[in-house]
Amino acid sequence: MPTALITGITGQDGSYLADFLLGKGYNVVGMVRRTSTVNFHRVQHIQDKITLVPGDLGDQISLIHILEEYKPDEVYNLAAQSFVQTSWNQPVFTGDVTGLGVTRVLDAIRIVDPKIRFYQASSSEMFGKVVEVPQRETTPFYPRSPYGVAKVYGHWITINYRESYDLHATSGILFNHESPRRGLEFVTRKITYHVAQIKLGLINELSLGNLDARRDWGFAGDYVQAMWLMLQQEKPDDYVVATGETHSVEEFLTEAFGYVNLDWRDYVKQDPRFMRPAEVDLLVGDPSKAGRKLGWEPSVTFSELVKMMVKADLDMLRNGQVAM
Ligand code: NAP
Ligand code: F7E
Repeated sequence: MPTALITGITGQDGSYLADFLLGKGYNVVGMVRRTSTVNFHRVQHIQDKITLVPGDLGDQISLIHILEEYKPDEVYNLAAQSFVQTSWNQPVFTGDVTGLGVTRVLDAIRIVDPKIRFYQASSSEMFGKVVEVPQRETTPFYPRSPYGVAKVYGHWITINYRESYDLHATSGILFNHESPRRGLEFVTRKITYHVAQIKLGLINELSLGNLDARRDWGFAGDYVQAMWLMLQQEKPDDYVVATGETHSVEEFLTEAFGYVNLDWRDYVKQDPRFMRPAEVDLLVGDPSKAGRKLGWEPSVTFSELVKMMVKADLDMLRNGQVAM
């Protein structure tokens, strides 16, 4: 039975990847950082099937010890300070965890067992102020936030360790992917959660920032399969994972409010607090390499994704559950 270590297992992608790898017969080990309150809700349904171990991307010793003790065949580095807006308030912390943290994992692998296969969670935010449409593996980077800059560092250090030490180190350049498990601060889940609250008469307003930004939004459950496929390839490489479609925040609003027969214009207020110092206006990926080499393609459409998320939030509130 192969063993996989997932950093960031308590996050959206970590929880879907854990579900997926358990289904493939893996022994799943998840690294969790110390927090004063327990935040295992996304993996609660599988907690008896996985092993959670303490560690932190800021602490190299913890990474070395985890690799020595659990001897994983594959490491998926999904941990990061992943919220773009926060990266302007905490640029040094974001650089340390999201950027340098990648070097700490790679170097732990180099020291403990260079045969371990490594996946780095790179991001479409690296394309930022895009110089080519659609964005593909060869498109030059132009990051627009401290988060994007940190991800560019993580991307290139992954390639550097691959070339310097012959590691099986792969980078997935994933475009935005969402789900009912998405954090409440990201725009898609913020919208679907508010739509559900408005529909049930609990609130009557939603404050947002820039409604014109366009993103290539897919379903997280589809995207973790691409991560696994990348590590099953004989040679490490870099892959864009995307749907190839782009939609604006306004289109997301229309779809989400439309699902519950409401008009978003009656509820949405624009608030400068949610505007960013530098915006990424348009992202749309070209996933043809992932299709050709990995046989991967998305299974959930934009409209299905929005409906899935609004429905999940409505069900959650109707069942009296608390949003997390
Ligand atoms: P997420 O929900 O924010 O999860 C991030 C995870 O990282 C959480 O488990 C968090 O732990 C953990 N973490 C944060 N700082 C850490 C530290 N210092 N040490 C150890 N763990 C730490 O993010 P996601 O959406 O699942 O994304 C997964 C990865 O893909 C991230 O690297 C993100 O930057 C990248 N990415 C995401 C997207 C997307 O659209 N979702 C697209 C491209 C790339 P806590 O639960 O304790 O906070
Ligand atoms: O913003 C606009 C905002 O925070 C999307 C992360 O997973 O994907 C994610 O980063 C767009 C931006 O995601 C609000 O200005 C308007 O243009 O949902 P988001 P993101 O910044 O694209 C990439 C690929 C990652 O790698 C990241 O880790 O929506 N927007 N009004 C808003 N955004 C938020 N959060 N809140 C608003 O009120």
